[in-house]
This record gives sequence, structure tokens and C-alpha cells, in this order.
Amino acid sequence: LPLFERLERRIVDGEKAGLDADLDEAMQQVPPLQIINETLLAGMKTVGELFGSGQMQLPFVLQSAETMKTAVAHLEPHMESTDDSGKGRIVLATVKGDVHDIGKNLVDIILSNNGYEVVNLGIKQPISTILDAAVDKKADVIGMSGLLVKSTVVMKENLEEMNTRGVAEQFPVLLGGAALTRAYVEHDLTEVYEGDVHYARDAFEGLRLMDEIMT
Ligand code: B1M
Repeated sequence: LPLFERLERRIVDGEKAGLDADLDEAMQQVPPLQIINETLLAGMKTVGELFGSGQMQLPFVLQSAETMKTAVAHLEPHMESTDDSGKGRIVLATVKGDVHDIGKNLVDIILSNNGYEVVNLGIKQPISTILDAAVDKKADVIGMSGLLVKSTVVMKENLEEMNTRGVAEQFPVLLGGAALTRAYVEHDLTEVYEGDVHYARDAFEGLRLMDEIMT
């Protein structure tokens, strides 16, 4: 297979052997972020489709996810980044009950490389932990990620909890993840939350929204 097709295939097959060499070769041709966006994410999309249609079993999905993480870790040091981290601070987490973190970690990388300080709390985080960290670290924004349909409900509950605690004015919220839709966030959740809530389709929209919120 040609290089970029081979790389995409490696994600689908969860094949780490030879991955680094292929990534190094790819970086001779295009920037690391483009490899992620155009090649590796295409592989993850296929994995999602195969899993969704019952053609791929969970352990293999996990292998693909691990391969994706290895690839991103290999590319990350080669990405362009600004030196400072003074544009603002975001506390970032995958919500309670949800283990998906590849997208969240991409958001972390993109924001960190573009002047933001990211406090990444990891996966399955209850709102109490997220809020404790946001207060403790004096966060400007709270970012929540979730890929399960049930996570969209958890996000709604989290926003209600923030209303109850009276911190909605203090914390604008950035939401992302495959199960969310723009309409759900910008219509339904905007009605729920007493502060500002924003939907990011991908990590780059996340960055654009952070820039907007912080100005
Ligand atoms: Co799961 N999984 N999974 N899974 N998994 C999905 C989400 C699913 C859609 C697959 C399918 O059925 N087609 C489905 C959900 C269905 C639903 O809810 N209706 C599903 C399921 C069912 C499950 C389990 C329940 C399976 C089981 O146990 N029977 C289980 C859930 C466990 C749990 O969470 N409690 C499970 C487990 C797993 C693995 C562990 C095997 C693995 C995750 C490994 C990991 O993340 N460390 C996994 C994977 C890999 C997937 C798919 C195939 C790929 C997800 C991914 O990483 N995509 C996924 C299929 C799909 O999404 N269509 C699927 C790439 C990633 C870059 O995209 O995270 O969307 P994404 O991030 C994007 C944007 O959404 C955005 O930016 C990123 C791109 O720039 N974004 C943000 C994300 N967060 C953001 C936050 C922001 C801003 C932007 O600001 C804060």
C-alpha cells in the first residue's frame, strides 16, 4: 500500500509494528497535524463504522485506539507550538461514566500548543471533581468531552449542578464529543445553563472558541 493508505490501515488493524517509521516518512511530506486529521482520524472513523455494524469486536477497537494514541504521541513533539501558556486556563475532562479520551487529548494538545494552560483531569470525572479543580486552579473555562449518548445527558446534569452551585456565571463551558450535536448544545443546553455554553465540532473549533471566550 502507498504510505498514507498504509498508515490509515495501521489504525484500523491496530498494527504498531513499523508505525513510527511510517510516521517519520509521512512527516517528510506533510505536517503532523495534517497526518492526524486526514489519515489517522479517517482510520478511527472506519473503526467506529466497523464496530457499529458489528464487524469489529471491542478488543480490536481497543487495539486501534492504542495505536492511535501511540501515533499521536510520536507526532506531538514535532508539532508547531508557541512557548507561552498565558492565554488562559482550561480544566478539561471526559465526563462521568465515559472512558473515551482520544478526542479530549487532541483538544489538550491543540490548546497547549497554542498558548493555553490545560489541566487535563482524565476520564470518568464527576462534576464535583471538575468543579473542585476549576476553583482550585482558577480556571477560565471548563471543557467537557463525552462520546456516549448517555454522556450528553450527563453534561446536561452537570450544567444544572453548576447552576445550583451558583458558578455558572464564573465558568463558560466548552463541550465536544461525537454524540453531541450543535443543535443540542446551542439550543437545549443553552436554555439550561445560566452561563455561556459552546459547542466545538473538533479541536480546532475548540481553539477558536477559546480565543473568542478569552478576548
Ligand atoms: Co467506544 N463507542 N465504547 N470505545 N468508541 C463509540 C463512541 C461508539 C459511537 C461506537 C459505535 O457504536 N459505532 C459507541 C457509542 C454509542 C452510543 O453511545 N450510542 C461506543 C460504545 C457503545 C462503547 C462501549 C459502551 C462498548 C462496550 O463496552 N460494549 C464502551 C464504553 C465504555 C465507557 O465509556 N463507559 C466503549 C469503549 C471503547 C474503547 C475503550 C474500546 C475505545 C476508547 C479508547 C479511548 O478513548 N481511550 C472506543 C473507541 C475507540 C470508540 C470509537 C470507535 C472511536 C472514538 C474515537 O476515539 N474517535 C467510537 C466511534 C465514534 O466515535 N464514531 C466509539 C476519534 C476521536 C478523535 O474523535 O472523540 O469524537 P472524538 O473527538 C473529536 C470531536 O468529537 C471533538 O474533537 C475531536 C476531533 O478533533 N471533541 C471535542 C471531542 N471532545 C471534545 C471536547 C472539546 C472540544 C472538541 O472541548 C472540551
